[in-house]
Amino acid sequence: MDIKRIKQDFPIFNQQVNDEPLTYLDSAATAQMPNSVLNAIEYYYRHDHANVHRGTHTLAQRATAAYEQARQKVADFINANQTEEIVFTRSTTESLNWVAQGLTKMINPGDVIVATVMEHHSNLVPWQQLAKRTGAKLRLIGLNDQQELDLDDAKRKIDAKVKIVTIAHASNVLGVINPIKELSSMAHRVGACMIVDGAQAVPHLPVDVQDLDADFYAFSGHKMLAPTGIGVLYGKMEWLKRLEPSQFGGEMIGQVTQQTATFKPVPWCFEAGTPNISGAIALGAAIDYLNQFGMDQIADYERQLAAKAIPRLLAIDGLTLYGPHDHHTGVLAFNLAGIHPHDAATALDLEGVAVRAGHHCAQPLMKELGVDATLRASLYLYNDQKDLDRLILAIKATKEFFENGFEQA
Ligand code: 7TS
Repeated sequence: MDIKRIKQDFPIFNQQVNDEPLTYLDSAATAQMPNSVLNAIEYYYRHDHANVHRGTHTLAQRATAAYEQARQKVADFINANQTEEIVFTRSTTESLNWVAQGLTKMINPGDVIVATVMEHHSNLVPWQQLAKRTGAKLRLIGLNDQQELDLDDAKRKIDAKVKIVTIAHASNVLGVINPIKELSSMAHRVGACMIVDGAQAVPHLPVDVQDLDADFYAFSGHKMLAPTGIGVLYGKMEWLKRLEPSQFGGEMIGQVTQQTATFKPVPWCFEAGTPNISGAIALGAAIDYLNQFGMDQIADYERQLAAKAIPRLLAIDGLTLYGPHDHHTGVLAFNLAGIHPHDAATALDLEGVAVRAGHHCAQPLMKELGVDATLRASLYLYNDQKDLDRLILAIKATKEFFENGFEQA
């Protein structure tokens, strides 16, 4: 992959931040957008903008065709069996909330929902709420010594009482990819529904929902080069048919009388109100952009970049890296002894290096790791060796500043 050329596709990098070249290492929070995606948004608004699924005029037909073509692109990208298995949502968070809400009637008191201690709050709190509403119990699978998912614990916890298993495909903190296929078969062996939070996976790895045998799979556009406000819920058709819509009104209805309403078929019955049309079209453009390289290549590139970063990070005195050290995605969470991660992130920003500090919306995981917060550098296809060099230099300068004070820094 020609990273120099790739970087040039992203206009945001044509600027200095705090008088330094922008070193953007926060793509796990949100990724930047290439020209082709920005152009797709602009083109839509300049030429085709109209509401979808309701007008007969030419613009409405064009907008509807572009919106539905984007659905097809998403279906192909994750290898859904049918295009109608793709529901557009606002985000991963919304997708997961809709599933947790829409399966309420399936859950009875005493049933068990299984998640993990590494879940983002978006794949934990909706299930806590479902458990509260229904009298079900929530069980969390723990970590092993390598800070990976403990599969023995998974085997113990996924028993005959379990109705739902919901797990992140890739962690937003630990840099691990969970063995979803194996976990799906554990879930299906006991008749449970397998739900996957793919927010950190779809942007970075090849994902085949049929091969994974996921019943539901959620992800967000803004972490994969598309804008904020567009997300995806994939569901197997048989499961989407069982899911009750959470929102009503607009074009999701069939016939309405004063007292009753019928709904459109899946997936349109879930898309109440005017959807994020430009967001869906931009997501299609982002998929086209990623497809020119192929997700295998992107995953390999990020893995190699992370593998180069890890020994350099570990060589820094007082640095603790979380997650396994021998295999890692492009998500690198770490702490510097004696320096609060928020202070360190502010110091890194002064060097033009954008990283995230905080609990990463994974407070139960922070507890497991014995910390309140970490720093996190997260890589994407536009990051290169120079970005790593700047990160390492900035960390060293930050340490110097905090350890030796203003004068020496
Ligand atoms: N699940 C995982 C694994 C995530 O990493 C995130 C966002 C979400 C769900 C929620 O996605 P959203 O698009 O609905 O907000 N993670 C992060 C992060 O790590 N830093 O900022 C957002």
